[in-house]
Amino acid sequence: MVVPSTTTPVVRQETPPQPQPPSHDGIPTVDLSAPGGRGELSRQVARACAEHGFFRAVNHGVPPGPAARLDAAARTFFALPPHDKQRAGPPSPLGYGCRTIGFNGDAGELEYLLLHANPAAVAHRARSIDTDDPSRFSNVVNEYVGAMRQLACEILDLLGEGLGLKDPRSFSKLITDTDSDSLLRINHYPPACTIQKLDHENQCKMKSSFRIKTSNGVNQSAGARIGFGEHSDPQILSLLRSNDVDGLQVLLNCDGREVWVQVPADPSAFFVNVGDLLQALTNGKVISVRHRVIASSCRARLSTIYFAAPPLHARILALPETVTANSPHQYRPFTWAEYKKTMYSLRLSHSRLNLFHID
Ligand code: GA4
Repeated sequence: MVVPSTTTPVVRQETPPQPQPPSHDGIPTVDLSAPGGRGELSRQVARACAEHGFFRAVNHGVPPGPAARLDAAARTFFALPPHDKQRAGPPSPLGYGCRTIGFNGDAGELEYLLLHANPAAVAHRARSIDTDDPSRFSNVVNEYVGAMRQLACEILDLLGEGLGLKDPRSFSKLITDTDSDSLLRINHYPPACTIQKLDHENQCKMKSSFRIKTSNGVNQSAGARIGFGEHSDPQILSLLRSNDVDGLQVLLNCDGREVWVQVPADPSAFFVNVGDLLQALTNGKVISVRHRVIASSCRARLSTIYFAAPPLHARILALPETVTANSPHQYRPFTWAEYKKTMYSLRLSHSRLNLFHID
């Protein structure tokens, strides 16, 4: 259960603050269609991003069709024989990957497709993913990415308003740039009960069980199967959607204590993660959330994450409204390309934004 934290929200409040309505399961939740007006909605988004860097977006207005079509295409791909899937790999970092994550020894109990969200890159990659009809796959991905970009922009604009920015579109402009470096990741976590079979078939050559290691040792549950280890997302904002199989956990602030909270699966919702760049752009007013996936279910988990990112050359510097005499610049300016280079030189769990912190 998430206990509302006592942290003062960073939201500029022209009207008296409305308490965030508690959700049925304690997960920070924002109803994007709630009556109450845009002002109230923007305050709720800013508050969730400031306190937790995470929330569940419900009644988001995204039609179910694109997600259903993407899931069907993903299931078809992951059901292929290993040899056929390997045609789309190894991950460079883009492409098909099995168990290995990044280049520095991280691994998890999953296989995945990591795609650049740019239509030309999708078309190129689709040739090795759907060899019968590549445009069938790329159409489905482009449709989904379009819906995700729109939702991400809507949430970022609400955040810009909630933070009282002079130009509330400052964040969304970065991700709608034609050179945006946004990604789409489709993760397939095989059922825990059949992992022996997978090993036997020698689908990939990594060990099948990993111990949970947390940066702070909170809520450690030894022996759990790590699907995707603890990390924060490097980009601006991530939108995660999954099937009805649990596994996602987020590190939330509960009354000043950091606690790993299980996020019940909800295929009709999007789970919104603040990324490292958004933390830097807001001078730490919103926080990038640490999260992980425990893959212990006897049913396969399928999740799709859209990582909204700026162009490679974008200069990341706190917006002027977030910098005051009492709250000076926390991070030195950097480009997204520079940040990416650093993150690929580090392990998954590394708190890489700290390396850009001004002492
Ligand atoms: C974590 C978030 C995204 O899944 C990702 C990951 C990326 C990768 O899988 O190639 C990274 C990881 C992620 C951060 C640190 C580096 C890079 C693996 C890794 C060890 C696609 C991303 O952008 O950063």
